[in-house]
Amino acid sequence: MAESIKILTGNFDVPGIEQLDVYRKNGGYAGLEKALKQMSPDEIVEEVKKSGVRGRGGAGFPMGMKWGFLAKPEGVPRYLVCNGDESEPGTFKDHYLMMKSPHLLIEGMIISSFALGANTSFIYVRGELMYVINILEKAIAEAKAAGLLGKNILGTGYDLELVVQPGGGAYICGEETALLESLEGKRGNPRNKPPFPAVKGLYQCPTVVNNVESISTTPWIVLNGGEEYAKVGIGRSTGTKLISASGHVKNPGVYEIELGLPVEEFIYSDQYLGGIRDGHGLKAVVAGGSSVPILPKDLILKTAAGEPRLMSYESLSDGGFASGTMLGSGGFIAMDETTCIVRNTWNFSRFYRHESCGQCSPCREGTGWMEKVLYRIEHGKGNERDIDLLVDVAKKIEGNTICPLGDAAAWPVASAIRHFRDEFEWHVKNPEAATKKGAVYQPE
Ligand code: L3W
Ligand code: SF4
Repeated sequence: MAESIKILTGNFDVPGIEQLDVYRKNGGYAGLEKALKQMSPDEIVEEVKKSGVRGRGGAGFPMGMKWGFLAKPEGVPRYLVCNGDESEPGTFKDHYLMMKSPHLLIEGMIISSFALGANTSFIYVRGELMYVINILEKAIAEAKAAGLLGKNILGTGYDLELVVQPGGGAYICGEETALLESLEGKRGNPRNKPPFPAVKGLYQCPTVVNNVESISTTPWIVLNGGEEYAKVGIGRSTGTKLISASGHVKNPGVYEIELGLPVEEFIYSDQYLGGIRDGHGLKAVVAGGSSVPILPKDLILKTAAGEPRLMSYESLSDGGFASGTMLGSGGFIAMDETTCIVRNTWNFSRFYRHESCGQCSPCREGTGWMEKVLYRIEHGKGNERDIDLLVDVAKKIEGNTICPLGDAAAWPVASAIRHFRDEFEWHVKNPEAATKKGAVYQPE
């Protein structure tokens, strides 16, 4: 595939692009001028629907459809909240986008707020990223001084206040309803859905919660049209996607790829990850952040039907969870054959046990059980029943919790056992060998 079109990152390497004057000289805020001066809010919503862009935070829900669900009761304020809490292990693309080009997100926020009829909007940023918050606040002050925020934006009569809120310091605050609780000043506990935020969100008012990357697509969509956006990508996976690539690859980093790129090309081509670090071969990939099922090399490169696997929502999930996974948030973690899958699964499990908010018992108790059982298998104290016990606990969590963290904790464990059961059994049967420093299971 030729080099991908850059919808988001095209001018990220321009020196000083984080400054308003440089951003404007490079075409910035032209989308906003068009949106506010030449389009109605409904026309913008229509273009976003036509673009087919799907939520980039992990769920892939069509953004235009979500905007279409926003309730509009008379006299009740509506809010737009940008989810920049990005805490998924393996995912760091929103952080990169906000740091590199804060005005792209701010422009997207103004366009989206205008389209949704919001006059106060929020960017909720992971609390640990204070330097990113400072970058955004500086950019907001610049935009305000230039008449791009505040009262009567660009003389059009449209008013918008944009507030940056540091996050509560917990992974769960990235779940949209926990985020709204946190924004209201409460502990970030997820709410039951329905009602969805589109009907009852911030302060019980209609609210759209969108990811940083999703909102940042709107200047391009407004300027070029939703149909042009939909021509990029493949099938229902329209547009480009930021991928955070990490692990044992030669060139880790954030890449903007056109959806539909073959996974094999993404991993091995010098334009992207450049292959696996010297002297080693690929063992497994987690393609969408730690919450999605892990796949062994054979299944990440090709589907069970032998088709080349593509970087798209559909292709990555082809085969369901028996042989597929999810694009998720695009946190692509590649592991070479020095990786112990049991240790890695235990590591993910520790994370979810720590981050569970504790409201529902399957998640609160189940994440603790899984972490304990994985600990003992990894440390040479497991028995064969433990492997089925893990599968059983994962099954009992899946689908039985208030928010997706339960599934996110269950899927990595269930998939690791599905695809690497031999390795779990080896740990149980050979505790001495398996607990030697650096020991890794070698298939016969
Ligand atoms: C109105 C309806 N709105 C659905 C809205 C809903 C939400 C969006 C998607 O989880 C996943 C999670 C992580 N009326 C609606 C409606 N909506 N039906 O559509 O909803 P949902 O529940 O499918 O997803 P979610 O709660 O947003 C996100 C996975 O992404 N993930 C990512 C994790 C981490 C990050 C990060 O660090 N940035 O995103 C990775 O796989 O596990 O399953 O807005 O309100 N009838
Ligand atoms: Fe809290 Fe876990 Fe229940 Fe989500 S699934 S509400 S994190 S206990």
